Amino acid sequence: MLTGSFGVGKSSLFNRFIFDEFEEAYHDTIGVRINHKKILHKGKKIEIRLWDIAGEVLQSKVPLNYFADKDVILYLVDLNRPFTLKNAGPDLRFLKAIAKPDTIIKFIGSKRDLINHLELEELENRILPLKIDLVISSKTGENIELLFRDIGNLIIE
Ligand SMILES: Nc1nc2c(ncn2[C@@H]2O[C@H](COP(=O)(O)OP(=O)(O)O)[C@@H](O)[C@H]2O)c(=O)[nH]1
Ligand SMILES: [Mg+2]
Repeated sequence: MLTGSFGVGKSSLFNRFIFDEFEEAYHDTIGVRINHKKILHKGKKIEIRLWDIAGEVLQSKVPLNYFADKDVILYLVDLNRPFTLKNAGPDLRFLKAIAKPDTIIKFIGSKRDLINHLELEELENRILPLKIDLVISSKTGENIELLFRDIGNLIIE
């Protein structure tokens, strides 16, 4: 399940993972999109079913039942737009409180390609309220395979 404010790159991550595609143009997401893809995990095929929803600035505005039964929630912030970072603390606390106890919540920084090494360091050391789990770019594909490989490992355990 992908969540986070509008424009942080949820649909782009969805499109990169499912179709291996990326588009610069912005398309509003209406409602919810669900698709799946099989990945290889230790020689076995596992199916990842991915949900992409219309973004909300605050996670408390997302219909609660979207979060109810998910194995993994990926909460995205846009590394290039600091205002999307400022809700990360409350949002992550909210998600922890409402998700089932064994749901894995990952904090993902998106659009890594738009900031340089020093800007990333500055964000991680001074601006972000919590430690980021992984930085990705749906444009270049950076860390996308790694992200879903990690998820595969976590849900199989
Ligand atoms: N440069 C860059 N742009 C991105 C990346 N991911 C998304 N975008 C752009 O950011 C905008 C919003 O992305 P989108 O996936 O629709 O965000 P959503 O509202 O969270 O679904 C679009 O114009 C995308 O092309 C990325 O990794 N790098
Ligand atoms: Mg979208």
